[in-house]
Amino acid sequence: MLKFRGCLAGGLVGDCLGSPFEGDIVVPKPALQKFIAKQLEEQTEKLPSFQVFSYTDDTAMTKSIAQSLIEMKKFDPKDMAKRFALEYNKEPKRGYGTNVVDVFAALMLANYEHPFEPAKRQFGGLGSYGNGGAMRCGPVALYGYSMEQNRLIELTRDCARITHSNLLGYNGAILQCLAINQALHIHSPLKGLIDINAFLNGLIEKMSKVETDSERNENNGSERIPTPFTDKLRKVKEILNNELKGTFYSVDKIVAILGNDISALKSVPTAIYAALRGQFPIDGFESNSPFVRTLFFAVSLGGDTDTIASMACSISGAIYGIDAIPRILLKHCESNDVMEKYADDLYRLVRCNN
Ligand code: F2R
Ligand code: MG
Ligand code: MG
Ligand code: MG
Repeated sequence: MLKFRGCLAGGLVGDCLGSPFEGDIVVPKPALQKFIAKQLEEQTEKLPSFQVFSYTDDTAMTKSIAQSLIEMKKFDPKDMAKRFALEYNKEPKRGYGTNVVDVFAALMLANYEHPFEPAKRQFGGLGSYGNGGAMRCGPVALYGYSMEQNRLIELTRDCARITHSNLLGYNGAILQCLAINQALHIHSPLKGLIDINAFLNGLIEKMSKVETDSERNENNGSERIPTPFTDKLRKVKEILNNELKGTFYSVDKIVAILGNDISALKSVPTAIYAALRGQFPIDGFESNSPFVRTLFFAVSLGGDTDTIASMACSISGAIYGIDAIPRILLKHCESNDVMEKYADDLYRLVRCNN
């Protein structure tokens, strides 16, 4: 239960506190340190200056997925598609991706019949490789907590394919979901270290199979099968092992190697790196909390800060549980009570199904 709550609450904190910096090429560390320290000040809640930060499309879509799985008690693509579109129509100014909104319009026009079709027409038939499928998959990982791995992968792919039919778009969602799933299953004390190499080796093995299988299906007979997410995970492992030995990387170097933009390939491995990087001290930031360090580190990379922080903090929240997230940070986030309720509802659903 604590890890379920940690996952959804973590994703919310990353989105709400990362979004003021979305699109910034450089996020100065002193300014970010000051911003986070301000949100961590206790006993400020009753002050008129207490700021509640709005969530963006990342959380809006996460909420729609949670609602659909909880109410339908199964994956119902028509219902999920309808919730995405109605939620967008209700609150269109949540900072949605420029092109995904065309999918919502087309879904609505077709009365949600054939819910996978509009996404296939995006970008001249290539489909979107944006990180919109990955940023919202927290509830899928919770719902699929006890599922056999291939079923979880299939479910994640289908939840993503309603808007993201490009291989890189839905494989990014699968990687993020597998990372949360692994995080939920490891035993971890509140502030203790997890085995970074074991965590990454698990993901590399799973993702290599996912990428090899999906490419085989798409390009029959192709000689060399590209595995871009697996390759990025290997880079994450190399960087973290060098850092564990004392060779630290600058923000510019991390961005150059892993990326920080709105594509799934240049944000999901980055988020996984930030989730694990929070385990040890970060230059320019004083905190003993792996969760808070992950938040700081993810936002400090600049670019798609709300989404990278949301994905990183949902993994960190799933590793450490909600008790590792300072309550005061959650109070700064719109709808924090709703996200905890969804986590509990999903937990009950998973228990009922087993
Ligand atoms: N979009 C943003 N933030 C910037 C805009 C904010 C806005 N100005 C505001 O303040 O209101 N953030 C959100 O978008 C990302 C998730 O995007 P998603 O859901 O994947 O959308 P989409 O439209 O499918 O893809 C995003 C862009 O990626 C490029 N792209 C994708 N596939 C492509 C392809 N096959 N070929 C070429 N380009 C492709 C396009 O530029 C898309 O517009 C998150 O960051 C979320 O926070
Ligand atoms: Mg957003
Ligand atoms: Mg665009
Ligand atoms: Mg974003």
